[in-house]
Amino acid sequence: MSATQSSATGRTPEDEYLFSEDKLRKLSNWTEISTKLGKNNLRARPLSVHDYDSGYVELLSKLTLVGNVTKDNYIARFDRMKKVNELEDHYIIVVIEDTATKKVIAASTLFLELKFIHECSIRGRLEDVIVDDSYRGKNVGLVLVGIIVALAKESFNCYKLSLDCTDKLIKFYEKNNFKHNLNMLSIRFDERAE
Ligand code: 16G
Repeated sequence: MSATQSSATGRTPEDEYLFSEDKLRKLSNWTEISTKLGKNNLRARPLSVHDYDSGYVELLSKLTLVGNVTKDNYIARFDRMKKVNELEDHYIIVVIEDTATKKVIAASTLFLELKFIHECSIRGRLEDVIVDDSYRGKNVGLVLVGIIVALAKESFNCYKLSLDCTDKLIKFYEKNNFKHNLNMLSIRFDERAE
């Protein structure tokens, strides 16, 4: 094992993250973001292979049905996403960690879809945004969405970033400069009612 490998997993620190942390550090507003979060003992970082134990999956269950996802299931899905990202970044999951408790208290995904249109551009999709109820009122959601917007624009040169949400969340996303200008239609293949 090399000196930089974790004794617990045999992975290098870089392998433990879903995408390179440099992508965050290079954002033009990174200092402002990390200072804001730091005041509440919070920090933003890429999703880690260890985040099952930090409460990531449990947090997702506050957004929608997660079902039975074991730690092994989590690691297998993480590794599959990571493998895709090794070819080219597609799954950019950013989490906010409470530095005192080491728990993941908020999370969001930027999914990158390669297109032929717009001169072979990339469309970003903002997915799975969730903030733990007990951290409401600290602007964590706004900061988190701001990070995803900056990543889509600056790091991945997306021509647009879109999302779907319920009516009651439209105002929140409008604060982040999203405009409500299209409808979202879907067919459900699971048994959840609309
Ligand atoms: C919301 C989420 C979406 C998530 C879905 C889950 C945002 C901006 N939107 O629409 O990403 O996948 O909820 O609900 O976070 P579902 O289980 O009914 O698809």
